[in-house]
Amino acid sequence: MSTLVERLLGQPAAAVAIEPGAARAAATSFGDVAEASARLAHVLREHHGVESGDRVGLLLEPGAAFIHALTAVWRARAAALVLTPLHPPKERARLLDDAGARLVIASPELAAVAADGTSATAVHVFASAASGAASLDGHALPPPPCARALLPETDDLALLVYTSGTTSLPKGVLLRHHHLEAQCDAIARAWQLRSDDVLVHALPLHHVHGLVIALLSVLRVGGSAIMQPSFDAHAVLTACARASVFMGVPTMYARLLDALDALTPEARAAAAATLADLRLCTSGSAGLPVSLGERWARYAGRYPVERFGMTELGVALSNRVAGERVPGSVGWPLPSVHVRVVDDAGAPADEGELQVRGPTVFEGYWERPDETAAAFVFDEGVRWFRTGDTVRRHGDGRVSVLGRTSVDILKSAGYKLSAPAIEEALRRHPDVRDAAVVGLPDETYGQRVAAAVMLRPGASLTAEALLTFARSELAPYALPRLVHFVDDVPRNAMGKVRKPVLAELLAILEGHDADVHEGTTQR
Ligand code: MCA
Ligand code: AMP
Repeated sequence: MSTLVERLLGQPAAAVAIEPGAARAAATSFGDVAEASARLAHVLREHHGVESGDRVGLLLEPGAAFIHALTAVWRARAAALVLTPLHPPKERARLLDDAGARLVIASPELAAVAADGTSATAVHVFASAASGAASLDGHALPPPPCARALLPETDDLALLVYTSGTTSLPKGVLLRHHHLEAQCDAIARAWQLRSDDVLVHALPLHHVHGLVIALLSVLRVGGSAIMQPSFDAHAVLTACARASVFMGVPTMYARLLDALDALTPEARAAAAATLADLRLCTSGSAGLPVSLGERWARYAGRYPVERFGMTELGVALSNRVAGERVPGSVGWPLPSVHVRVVDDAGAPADEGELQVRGPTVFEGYWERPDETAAAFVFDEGVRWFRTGDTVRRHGDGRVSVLGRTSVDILKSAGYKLSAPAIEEALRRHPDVRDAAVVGLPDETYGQRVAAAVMLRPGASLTAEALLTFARSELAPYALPRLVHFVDDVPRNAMGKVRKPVLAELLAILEGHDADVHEGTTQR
């Protein structure tokens, strides 16, 4: 089995990997990726002590330099930890420490941000032209003695991707090159990805959706990507005119539809014609509301291909590209993916927990033996991954997602969030005695984060002041959108917060109580 890197290096050198963003900018070819990654990999190993199995942080904008650096880390036989500037420095430091990262490769623009997040890890500034000429810390990188010798093995650790759990600490998902290859291969076969595909890429790169499912799956078959600096609905609609594939989270579809609705009738008709020309639009990371999918179908001619995925396994289930797309369903297992549905006792059932096995399923969580053990069940010697999602399997084998098994896992705008992590961040404020976080249903975001906060006696704290504090602890997408101060957090006799009751209470208060506004609640 070859690795993803070998597949990228095996593409025709002149073929485009990254399409230029602006009209006169240069494209990046697969040959450029080969050139820049070989130079950087050589210097990482020879001058910066990078060894097989090391973890290397990456903090770069979407674009050619990101691909050059990622491929270089792999050619140095190290694993990449993709960081985001959306994280506050404290969060970045926690991840780098947890991963024991040897160094961080940052773009010139993000180097200061990267350095702010860590005292223990050295930051190196990587700049590269689209052409593949590159420099590290201001020194031009020479070609290595033998570029082809720099290749990882299928068993090498490729990625460490942090995902939220039911505890307050995110856990690192260990993905080896053979996992990535199996995931991208299953996706490419199910979605019939081709070398002439052009992907509009507007997803964050620190998650598997943007990094593996979208970007790497398309590049692996020799396709190319138009990488957007961030998600902007109008920019995405414009880029779609040059593309064949779009992959997004439901919130992006909502934003795109709102942007379409706001256009003049002529502009809207032109945009709709562009969307109808796309070969493939997929939606995932959270359930796609049927009303949203149908609105999209009215513009683009077809319902998006909804699929189910997880950081731990890429995509497990998908509706069919050529065949049936069932609204409200995530479809059938991908090639090589085996799924089963079990009840609480572990017996086969039509409705229950979704479990998955096969070559796409990750190995375990980085240095978390207990959480790894809890994530799998063994049945007659076969290891099944417990997704924590409750699903229904229909007679024709297709699956619908009913919800998460744990109320402590939220999904907002496609981001998985841990309620305990947000609660702990709020509790770090000296005036906060207790906090409980729930997700409230939301058509655009799936769930909105809402918090009930109990202050210490005598403290006076506004929601704004609390949120200002929380910004130094949490990414913007994890911030509560509703803060309600309570005299007591409702708990049962065991001391456990009664979250369903709390969610109902907060939803009612949000609708009716004039004192409760997004981010502006005052005690
Ligand atoms: C933004 N806003 C929100 C939220 N996010 N309101 C409530 N809840 C939210 N989560 C509001 C802001 O307050 C602001 O409001 C307005 O929206 C614009 O905010 P902004 O930060 O600019 O939003 P954005 O940058 O446009 O972000 C929306 C987004 C982003 C592009 C959809 O959330 C995103 O990239 N999500 C993708 C996450 C993802 O990739 N997950 C994959 C993990 P106002 O205008 O009033 O100020 S899952 C995975 O990897 C597995 C494998 C899988 O299955 O895919
Ligand atoms: P993450 O851990 O961030 O990779 O998120 C994985 C989780 O996203 C899954 O366990 C599901 O709860 C959710 N998810 C992904 N795709 C879908 C979908 N199409 N419908 C409903 N939930 C989804």
